[in-house]
Amino acid sequence: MKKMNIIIMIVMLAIASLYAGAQKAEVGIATVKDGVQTIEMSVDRYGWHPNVIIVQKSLPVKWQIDGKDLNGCNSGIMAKELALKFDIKEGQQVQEFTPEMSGEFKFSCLMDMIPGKFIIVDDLEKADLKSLTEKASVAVTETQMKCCGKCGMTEKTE
Ligand SMILES: [Cu+2]
Repeated sequence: MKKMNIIIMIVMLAIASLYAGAQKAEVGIATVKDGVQTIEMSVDRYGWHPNVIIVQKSLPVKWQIDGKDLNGCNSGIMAKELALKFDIKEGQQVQEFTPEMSGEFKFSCLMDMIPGKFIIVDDLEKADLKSLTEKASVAVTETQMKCCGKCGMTEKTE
């Protein structure tokens, strides 16, 4: 019995690493203007574009979200560590917040599935954006893997 569990775990880890490899990071860097940083992101059945967002600490963020192709899964976002939780509607909308700490903070749909990440740097001008972009990845957890299999196929029910 024990052996069986170990085998199952190895198989699951293998699948997880496969997904992690397949999960492409699309990096977006905030544009700073007049003391506000703007980031544009669209939402479709495949998730968030971009799904890795680089912003600066202590500067108000204008997160411009374009709800293009919403379904039961991708119609909301939460980022627990950033105290964000909101619904996404069709078309353009803006979410505003000010990141108070630097670091990496994940965000996801409301079911903790479709993965995304904020990378918050102390200073966008001084940060090594090139290497951050190259190293960027989105962590895929076990729940998110289940979503990867389903999300894209969830049809919107009216
Ligand atoms: Cu979801």
